[in-house]
Amino acid sequence: MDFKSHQISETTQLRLFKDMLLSRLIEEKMLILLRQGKISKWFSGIGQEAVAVGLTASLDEDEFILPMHRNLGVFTGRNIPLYRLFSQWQGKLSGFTNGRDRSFHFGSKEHHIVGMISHLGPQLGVANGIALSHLLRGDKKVTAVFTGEGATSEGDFHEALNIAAVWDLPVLFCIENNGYGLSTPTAEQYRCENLADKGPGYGMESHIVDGNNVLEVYSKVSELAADLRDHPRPVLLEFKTFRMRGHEEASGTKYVPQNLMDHWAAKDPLENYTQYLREAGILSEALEVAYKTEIAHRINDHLEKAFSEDPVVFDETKELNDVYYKYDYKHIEKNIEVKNIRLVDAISEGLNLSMARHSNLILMGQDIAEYGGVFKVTEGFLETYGKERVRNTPICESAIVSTAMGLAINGMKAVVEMQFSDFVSSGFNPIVNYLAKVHYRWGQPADVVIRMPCGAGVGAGPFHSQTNEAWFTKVPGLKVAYPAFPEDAKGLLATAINDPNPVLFFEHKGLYRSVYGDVPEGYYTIPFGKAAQLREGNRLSLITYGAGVHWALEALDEMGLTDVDLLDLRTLCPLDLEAVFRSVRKTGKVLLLQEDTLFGGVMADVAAQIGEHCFESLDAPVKRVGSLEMPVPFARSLEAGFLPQSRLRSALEELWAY
Ligand SMILES: Cc1ncc(C[n+]2csc(CCOP(=O)(O)OP(=O)(O)O)c2C)c(N)n1
Repeated sequence: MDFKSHQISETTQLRLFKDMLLSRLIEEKMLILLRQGKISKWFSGIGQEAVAVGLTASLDEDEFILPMHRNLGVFTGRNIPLYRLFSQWQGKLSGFTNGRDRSFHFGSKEHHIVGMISHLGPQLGVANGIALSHLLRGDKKVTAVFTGEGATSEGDFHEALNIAAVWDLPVLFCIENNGYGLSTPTAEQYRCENLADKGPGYGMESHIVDGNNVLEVYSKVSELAADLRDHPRPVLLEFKTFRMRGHEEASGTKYVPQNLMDHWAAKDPLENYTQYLREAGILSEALEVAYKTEIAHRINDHLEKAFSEDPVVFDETKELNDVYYKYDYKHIEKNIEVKNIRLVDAISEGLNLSMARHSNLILMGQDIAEYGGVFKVTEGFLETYGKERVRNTPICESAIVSTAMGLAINGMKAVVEMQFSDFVSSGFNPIVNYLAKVHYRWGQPADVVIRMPCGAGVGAGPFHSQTNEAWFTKVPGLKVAYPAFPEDAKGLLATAINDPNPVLFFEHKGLYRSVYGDVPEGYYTIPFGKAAQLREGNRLSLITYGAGVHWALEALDEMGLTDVDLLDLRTLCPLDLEAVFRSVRKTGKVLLLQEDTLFGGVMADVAAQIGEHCFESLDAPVKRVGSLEMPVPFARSLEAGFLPQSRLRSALEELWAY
C-alpha cells in the first residue's frame, strides 16, 4: 500500500488516523453490545473505514454526503455527537428519527448528511436533486453519494448516472465495492471487470481508487472535488475494499473463501496506516495511546447517556401529526372575472402562475420543454422560464422522482409530469417509500407535485388509460387530488404546489379537451379536503370524483332525477368524510361511483366509513359502481363495456326505487 507518495500535511494525516480509529472503536463496541443483546442489528463497516473517513475529510462541511449502511465514518467525520448516534440506533428521542427509523436511515441537514432508505438505489437520484439545486443557485458545491456494488444492479443506479451525465451535475458517485452484496459475490452481480468501466458508457469520467488506503481516498477525492466545483460534471469512483464481517452480524461470512478473507485482512486500512504513521515518525506510541484512551472514554460516556435515556413513548396524536409536514393553507380568493376555457388550459394556467410565483419551482418531465409535453400543458413555458426551470428528462421516472426529492431537501419545489399516469409504476418506489415517509422519518418536506394525466374513455388500451389513484391513497404521507372541472383544477393545483407535502395530482385526459368551464382569471387557491356540493337533494346521495362527476351529471339529467345530493370529492387524501356523512345522513341512500375497478378502490373505503358511521341513517345498502375487474381494453366497444357508465343508470334506478 503506497502511503508515502501523497503530499498531505501531518496534521491531516493524524486527523485521518483519529477519524478511522474512532470509527473502528465504535464498530468494535457495537459488536460487543450486539453479543450482549443491547442493540438489535449492526451492519459492520470494519475494514472499509478508509472510504467514508477519507471522503468526508476531503469535502467542505457544507457539502452534502449521502451515505449508506457501512459509512459510519461519514457521521463521525461530521462530528455528530456520539450519544445522538447511539440513541438513534436504540430508537430513542435523542436520535434523529424519534424512534421511527433504525440504523443509518436518517439524515441531518445541520450536518449536511442525507441518509439512505432501505431500497438503496433512490439515494443516487436524491444526490442529483441536491446537486441540481446547487447548480441552479450558482453555489460551487459538490455532492457525494455512496452505493454498494450490489445496488449498482438496480435500475436507479443507471437512471441516476444517466441523468447526472446529461445534466452535468457535480455529483461524485461512489461505489464502495466490498466484494459481496449480502452473500452474492461480484461475479454474480455484474459481468464487467470493474464497475468503473461503466462510467464511459454514460459519457462520464471514472476512476478506481484503493479504498483501503485513506491517503489515496483523501487525495483523489480532494483533487476531484476541487475540479468539479469549477467544472460541474459527474464522476464515477469505484473504491475497491472488502466486507470483513457478515452482511449484518447475525448472517456470518461462511460463504466467503478463507483465502479471500486472509488476503484482505492483510490489507486492513487501519493497521497498515498505523504502521506507516509509526514508521514515518508521525504517530508516537504515546499519542496513539492517548487517542485510544480519549476515544474509549468518549464512547463509554456517550453510550451511558444513550442507555440512560428513557425508551420512546407512543403518543398517537404526535405520531399521526408528524406523517405530514404541517402546512397552514393560505386561501387566495378567486377573481370575479372569468373566462371559459378547457380543463387542460386551466391546468396550464395554474402551473404557469405558480412558476411565476415561486422562483424556486422546477418542472421536470419527458418532452415538456420545446415540445410542450404530450398534452401541451407546458407549451410556451420554456420561452418564459428558461431551460433551467423547465427540464426535459430522459425516460427515467424513478430517478427523476428521487431528483425531485433531492431538490426539496435543499429548499426547492418540483413538479414532475408523468407523461401518462400509467408510467408512474416505473417511479413508484421513491414515491411510496421516500416522498411519503421522509417527513415522518426525519422531518423533511417532500415538496413535490406529480402530475398524473390519467383515465380511460380515449381508446388507448391497457397502458395509457389507467386511473391509478388507489395505488397512492393507500400510502400514508401522500396527498391525492383529482379535480373534475377547470376551475377546481386550477385552484387545487396552486394549492398542491404551495403544500410542502407530496401530492399526486390526477388530471383526466379524457376531460382535458372536452370539459369547459368558467375559470377565474389570475391566481387563486382551493383548499384540499373539501368536497363540492354540485346538486342538493333529499332522495339519494351520489358521490363521485373525476370523470365520474360528468357521467353522474349526464345520467341524472337524462333520467330526470332532480332530488339528488351530488358530491364531487375533489381530493381523495385528505377526504371530506364530513360532507359524505352529512349527505348520507340526509338522504339515507348512497351510490358511490368511481372510474377505477371496484376492488380496493377509493369507494371501497368510503363505503366502509359510511357503514361504520352512518349505519342508522341508511335506508338501502350502500351501492358502488365502478369498472370491471380487468385491464382497460383498447377497442372502443370493449372499453365501453369495461367502464361503469353503462351500469350507472340501472344502479341509479335500482337505488331510487329501493
Ligand atoms: C431494493 C432492495 N432489494 C434488496 C434489499 C436487501 N438488501 C439489503 S442490503 C443488500 C446487499 C447490498 O449489497 P451492496 O449494495 O453491495 O452493499 P453492501 O451491503 O455490500 O455494503 C440487500 C440484498 C434491499 N434492501 N433493497
